[in-house]
Amino acid sequence: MSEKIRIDKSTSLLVLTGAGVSAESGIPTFRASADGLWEKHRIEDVASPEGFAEDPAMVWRFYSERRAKAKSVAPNPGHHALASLEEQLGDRFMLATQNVDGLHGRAGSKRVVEIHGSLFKTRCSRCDREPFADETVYGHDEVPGCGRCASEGGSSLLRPHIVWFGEMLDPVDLHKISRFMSNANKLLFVAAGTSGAVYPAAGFVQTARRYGGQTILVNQEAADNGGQFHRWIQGRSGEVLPSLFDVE
Ligand code: BJW
Repeated sequence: MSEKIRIDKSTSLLVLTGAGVSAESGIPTFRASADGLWEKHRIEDVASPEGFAEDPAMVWRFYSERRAKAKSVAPNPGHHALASLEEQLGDRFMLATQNVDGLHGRAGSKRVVEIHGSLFKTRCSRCDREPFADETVYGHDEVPGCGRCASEGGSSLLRPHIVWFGEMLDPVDLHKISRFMSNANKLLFVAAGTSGAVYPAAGFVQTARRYGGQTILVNQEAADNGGQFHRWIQGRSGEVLPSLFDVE
């Protein structure tokens, strides 16, 4: 890799991560797999409200499998590098992750916004109870029901606390991210391990540029929005991130 990226005392760093950052921990990415399918389903079909309405047991199988997988792996040097940057930069650091595997938190990151939700939270598909911590790996055809709705004489299904296609991201999360960008004195935006195919995350680079930010992509392959970055560092995030920055 060429010269390091200097982070001086007036720079704020926003990092956006995607599935590529967890790939070196052994978690498969979405679009890079051989056929992009899970049990012959397109990801858009499994990770969508329509998919859940049609076959909730199949959707819970998908997420239970992913819970089990995420629990069985460990954060890699890319996750640890970002946790260490946060320790050095404090409030001048924010991590927005599209990953739902919890690996950033397990590496020690605290200022993390999980914009697509969390594998380890569940909520009701109908009532407004708060999402709750849930690590259960449900049985093959098991679909959990909502205890609160049942106690009120109703019946509804629990669902993973995940932002599916066609669903809105939490406006509070999006606001936190845009406020971080707008408050930055000097903004540096780094996206790592993401194909730039899914919005609104794929549009953060444009927002960062509107705020005058420098934008860098760390990715193994060309991203769909790659042309919008000032610079692309091609490589594996677990190898690039640990030595990319020089913090003043
Ligand atoms: C490495 C590496 C290594 C590998 N090191 N690199 C504007 C235009 C067009 C459409 C839309 C739009 N705005 C919204 C939409 C609709 C839709 C969308 O974006 N569709 C696109 C497919 C076109 N967006 C939405 O529906 C979002 N909601 C929304 O916007 O609501 C309002 C609205 C709705 C409808 C219309 C308009 C507005 C919600 C999106 C939710 C995404 N959910 C998912 C699944 C749930 C999470 C889960 O189960 O895990 O989130 S989809 C899936 O893709 C997952 C990921 O978080 C997300 C992004 O994928 P990511 O992380 O980029 O992974 P990959 O696999 O694509 O890429 C990995 C990359 O890493 C590759 O490039 C590799 O090269 C690289 N790599 N190893 C570095 N070691």
